[in-house]
Amino acid sequence: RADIQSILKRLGIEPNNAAYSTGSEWGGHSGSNSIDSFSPVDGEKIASVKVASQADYETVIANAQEAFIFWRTVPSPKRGEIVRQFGDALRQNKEALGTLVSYEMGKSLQEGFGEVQEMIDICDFAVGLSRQLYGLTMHSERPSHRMYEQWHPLGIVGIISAFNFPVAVWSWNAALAWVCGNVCIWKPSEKTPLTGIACQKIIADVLKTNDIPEGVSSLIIGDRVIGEMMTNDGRVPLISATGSTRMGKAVGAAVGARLGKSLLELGGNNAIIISEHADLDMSLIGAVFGAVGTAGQRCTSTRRLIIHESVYDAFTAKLVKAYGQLRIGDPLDQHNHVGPLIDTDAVAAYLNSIEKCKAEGGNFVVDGGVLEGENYSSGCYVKPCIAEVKNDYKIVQHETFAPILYLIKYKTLDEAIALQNGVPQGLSSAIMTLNLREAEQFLSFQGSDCGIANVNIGTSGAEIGGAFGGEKETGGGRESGSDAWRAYMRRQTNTINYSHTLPLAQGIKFDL
Ligand code: UN1
Repeated sequence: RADIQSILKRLGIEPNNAAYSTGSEWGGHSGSNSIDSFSPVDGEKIASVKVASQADYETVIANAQEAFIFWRTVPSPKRGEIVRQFGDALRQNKEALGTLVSYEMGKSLQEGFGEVQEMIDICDFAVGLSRQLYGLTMHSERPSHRMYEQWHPLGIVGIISAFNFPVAVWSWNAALAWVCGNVCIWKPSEKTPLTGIACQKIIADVLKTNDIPEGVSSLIIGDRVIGEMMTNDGRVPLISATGSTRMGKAVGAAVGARLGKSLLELGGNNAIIISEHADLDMSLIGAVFGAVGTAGQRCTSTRRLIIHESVYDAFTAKLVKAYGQLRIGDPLDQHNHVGPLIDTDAVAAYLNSIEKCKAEGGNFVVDGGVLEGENYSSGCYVKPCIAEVKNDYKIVQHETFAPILYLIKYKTLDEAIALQNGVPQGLSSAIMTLNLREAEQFLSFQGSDCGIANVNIGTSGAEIGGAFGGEKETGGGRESGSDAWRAYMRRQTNTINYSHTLPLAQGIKFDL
């Protein structure tokens, strides 16, 4: 793969990469453990990266603390200017970075480019935001007093990201955190360290050109041990973590025990309700892209279809036909719809879920299985499959990060909404209907209980302008657009007395 070699070179990825970076400085103890990054596309080892030690971690923290002292003095619109330049650098590197995302993670090239586009978009959003970090003013109950609130930066923001969106989720956090005046330490997924290194090189270049101190952006490579150093560290006031509910519960508990702030974006178990009033052709595209896009490895992937009994057979037939046309293979080949899972552990989890589903009574209308042969030598390619199930099967209640789609039949909309809400997770949801009453009920307080609820759109592919995240076991955090920036700042209420006396609030008299 000559093209991949030139892309690695362009992005500054070496055969053996350093364990951490504070701005443009890269380091790590020699002789420490390494992580090898294998591509799920062809099973090739791409490069290796050293794992950071406790001493490396301390270096990163010290640099970040020092950088914060400077960065917080830079006016927010000027911080926005740095983020604007970062967005421009991403535009220049879109093709190379998007291709590396696709090769290291296994998503289609289109989705790799789309992920970099999300990064560019959040930079644009953050630039505008840098002039809009608004606080409210209030009317004081006391004469000649003024009350208002202002928002200050927190300090170090720790970002723990997952393999499935190896770069975009970091940028949603980092771009907002930076304009808010924070510095960031990023621990990328140990399954996709190279895309992390590529991003750090791009931002480090921008920081260096502008003479901004090292440590506004740091990268640290490691597994759970490094993650635990961050979550237990009182010097890191906010931890933003994306990943499984199991991971999120551990992070939330550790950060909560020190009364730090956490922003959690965890698992989904997203459903589309296909009503008898749905446009079935539109529903088909939404459902199939939602279920098989990114090989079912988005937190917003469609895992369940809740289909009205009157259209159930017709829609199932359409689905089966569509699945028959899916091309599975090398995601860098734009003719293919579905790429590999991230690794063979994910393949084992997929097979295990299929077995569990069958054991509980699931009826597969499209069979799963692992693909074998020359084009599938990594062992990570699986067949997207579809099973008819009951919503209360244990396996249906669980998020399997793979292209397994569950079908459930319903009679009334109330029943469909109860099924949609009847899982522990609460990230994304959708209804396909041309009926206004149905759509509005679904969006009302008695409708979907998720952080995202769509009408005539599938569950995945949210835009960066809205707040992204979900309820219940999804963790409650909101990232990206709307007023999600507030999570990266601390609110201070200020009351100023410009009178000649000191009246107390609540009319209390205290004369000396
Ligand atoms: C994720 O899977 O962690 O809404 C993020 C979407 C993407 C982001 C998914 N914009 O599907």
